[in-house]
Amino acid sequence: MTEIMKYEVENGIAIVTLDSPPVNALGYDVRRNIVEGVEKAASDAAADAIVIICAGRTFFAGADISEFGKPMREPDLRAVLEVIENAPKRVVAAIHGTALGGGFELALCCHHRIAVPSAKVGLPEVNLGLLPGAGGTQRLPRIIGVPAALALITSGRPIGAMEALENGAVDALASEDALRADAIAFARKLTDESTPMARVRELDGKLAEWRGKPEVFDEFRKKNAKRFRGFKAPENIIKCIEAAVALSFDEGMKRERELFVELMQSTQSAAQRYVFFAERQAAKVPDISKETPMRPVKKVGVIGAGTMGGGIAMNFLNIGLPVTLIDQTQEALERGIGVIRRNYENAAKKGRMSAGQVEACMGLITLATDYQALSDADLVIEAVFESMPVKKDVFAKIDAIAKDGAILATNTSYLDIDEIASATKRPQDVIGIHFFSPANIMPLMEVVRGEKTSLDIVNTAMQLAKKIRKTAVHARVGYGFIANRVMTVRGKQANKLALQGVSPADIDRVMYDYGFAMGPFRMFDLIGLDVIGRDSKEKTASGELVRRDRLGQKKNGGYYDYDENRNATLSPVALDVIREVAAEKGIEQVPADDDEILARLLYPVVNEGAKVLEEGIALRASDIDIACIKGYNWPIYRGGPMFWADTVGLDKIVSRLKEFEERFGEEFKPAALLVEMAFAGKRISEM
Ligand code: 3H9
Repeated sequence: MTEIMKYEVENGIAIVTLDSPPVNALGYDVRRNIVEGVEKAASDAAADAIVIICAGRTFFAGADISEFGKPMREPDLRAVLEVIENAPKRVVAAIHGTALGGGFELALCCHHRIAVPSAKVGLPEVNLGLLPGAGGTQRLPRIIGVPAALALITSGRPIGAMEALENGAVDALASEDALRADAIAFARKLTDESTPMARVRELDGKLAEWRGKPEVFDEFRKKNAKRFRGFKAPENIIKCIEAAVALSFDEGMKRERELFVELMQSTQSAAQRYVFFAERQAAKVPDISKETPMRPVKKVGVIGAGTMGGGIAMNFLNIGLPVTLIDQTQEALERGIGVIRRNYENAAKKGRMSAGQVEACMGLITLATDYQALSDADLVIEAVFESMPVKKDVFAKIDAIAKDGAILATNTSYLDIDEIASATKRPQDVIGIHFFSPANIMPLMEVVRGEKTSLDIVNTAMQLAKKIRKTAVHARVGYGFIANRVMTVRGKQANKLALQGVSPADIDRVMYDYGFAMGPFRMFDLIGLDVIGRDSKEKTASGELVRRDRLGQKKNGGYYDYDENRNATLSPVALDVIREVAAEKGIEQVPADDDEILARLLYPVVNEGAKVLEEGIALRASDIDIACIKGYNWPIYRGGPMFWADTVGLDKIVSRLKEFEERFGEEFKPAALLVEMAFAGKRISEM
C-alpha cells in the first residue's frame, strides 16, 4: 500500500502531500494524516511554513460521502480544520483539479490559497441534500460577500480559479504545471516578507454591509422559489448565511452544525447521496472493462427530421460532430432545420451560446432525402414513426448503404430491437439509443442491448453518452425498456382514475406536490395528445380530444386550456369528454383522496420496476431510479421509485397493491420479487 501522506521540507517549507485515489476524499485516514503532517511541520524547526498539496488528479474532492450515515471516527473534519487554522505556522493550500465541499472548506481554513488556472473550487453539498458543514457557510461569505455566497452555495456551482482570484477565494495563481514549486515559492515569499497570516474567520467587512438588511435573504428566497421547491437544503443554507451575518463566528458555526445535522439525518439527503453513487454505478456494465474496444464516431446520420430527430441531432452538433439529417421530403427537412435553428437562437438569446456558436452548429448539418448520404456515417440513428413495419423498412435501407462497422441505432421507445435488427444482415451492429423528449435537453440516454448486439457497440454507446453529456443507463430488450415501461403505468393509472371521476387537476396536483415538475395530464398536453394516443386501439379521452382538434399545448389546448403565458386551466371540454367516455364504457365512479391518488399512481411504478428487475431488463434497481430521475424528472430528493419505495416500506406497498388488486383487478398484483423482499425485510433499492 502506498503511503497516504508524504512529508518533505524544501527551502524551509514543509510540504505535506496527501495521496488517496481517486479523488482524495477526506475519509478517516486522510484526515488523520493531514493532522499528523501539519503537527509534524508545526514542531519541525526546519520548516517556516507549510504547504498542503494533493497528489493525483485533484485536491480534496470533499468529505468522504461513503462515510456519511455511519459513526464518525475522530478526528472529524472540523477538528482537522481547527488544527490547520490554529497552526503556529502559516499554511498554504496548493490547489489543482477540484477543491470541493470539505476540500474547499479545508482550503478556506488555510491562511493562503494558490491554485493552477485550470482548478475549480466550490461547495456542491446542496447536490447531496446537505450544506457545507465545516465552516463553508461562515467563511465563504466573509470573503466573497453575501449575495455571491448565497448564489454559489445554493447552486453548488464550482467556479474557476480565475473567478476565484477575482473574488478573493484564492490569493494567487500558479503555473499550470508547476504548482508544487510555485506554492513553495509563494509560502517562502509570504514568510520572508512577514505577511500576516490571514484567518478568514476574522474578516467582517463583507458581512457588516448586510447587517440589518434581511431583505437580501427574502428577495433571494422569492427569486428562487421555483428552483428550490421541495428541497430542504437551500433553505438551511440561507439560514446559515443569515446566521453568518447576524451572529459571531463561533455562534454561526454552531448554527451551521445544527442545520447540517438536520439535513444529514433527513431522508432527502439520504436519497440524494444514494443518487450520487447510483449515477456512477449506472455507467458500469459488468461485462465491459477498460479493455473492451470501441468504434470511432466522427460522423453521425439521423433519420427523421421531426422533433425527436432534430433534438438528437443537436446533441452531436453541440460537441462539434457533423450530422446528416435525412427525411422523405425537402419540406420536412426545412421544417426540422428551422426548429433546430430556433432552439439554438433561443439559447443564444438567453446568453447560453454566442451567435458564432449557433452558426458553427448549424454549419455542421447536411440535409438529404437520399439514404445514400449516410454511406460514410459511423453512427446512424433512426428516429422515424413508431411502427415496426416502417422501422424495418428503414433498417433494410440503412443496411444496404451503411459502411462496414457503422453503428445502426434505433431510437424506438417501445419496439423490439431484435426484430428491427432482423431486417438487416448485421444484427450485431444494431443497438437501441433511446433519448427522451426534448432530446437535446433531457439527460437520459438508454442504451438498449439486443440479443446479438456486439459488446464494442454497447461500450461505444455508453462512452458516447458521456461525450454528449447524457447519463447512460444500460437496458435489455423488453416493451418500453426501463423508463417508459415503468412510467407508462403511471399514465395508465392516471387515465383510469380520471375515468373513475377523479379530476385530472387533482391528479396533477398530487404529482406536483410529490415533487414532479408537472402531473401526467399536463405532460400529455405538452407531448401532444396526437402523439400519446397514436397507437391506442380503444376509445380514450385523449383520442376523443384529438378528434375535437385539441392536440394539447401545441393546438387548441388538451386537458387544459392555455392562455398566452401558458397558464393552464382545466378544460370543461376535457371534463365532458372524460365523462362521455366513462359513461360509454360503463365505468363506475369511485372517489379517491390524495393518499389514494398517490398510491394508485406510484405504487404500480414501483411494482413495474420490480418486474423490470425480475426480467433482467435493468442491471440493478438504482438504474431504474436513475432512468426515472433523468428521463422523467422524478424528484431527485425522493431518490427515484425504488429508493422511495424503501422509504415508504415495501410491506406497506405490497399490502396496498393487494387491496387495489382486490378492488380493481389483476394489474395491481404485486410482483413476486416485491413480495419476497417485503417478507425478508430487505431493501429493493439495493438489488
Ligand atoms: C462534504 O464535503 C461535506 C462537508 O461540507 C462537511 C463535512 C462535515 N466521497 O465522479 P467521478 C468517488 S460533502 C467519496 O466518477 P470525475 C466516486 O464515487 C462532499 N467518494 O470522477 C467514484 O467512485 P467509483 C462534497 C467519492 O473525475 C470516484 O470517486 N463534495 C467522492 O468525473 C470517481 O468519481 C462533492 O460533492 C467523495 N466526496 O469527477 C464532490 N467524490 O470510481 C463529489 C468522488 O467507485 N465528487 N467519489 O465509481 C465529484 O463531484 C466528482 O467526483 C469530481 C471528480 C468532480 C471530484
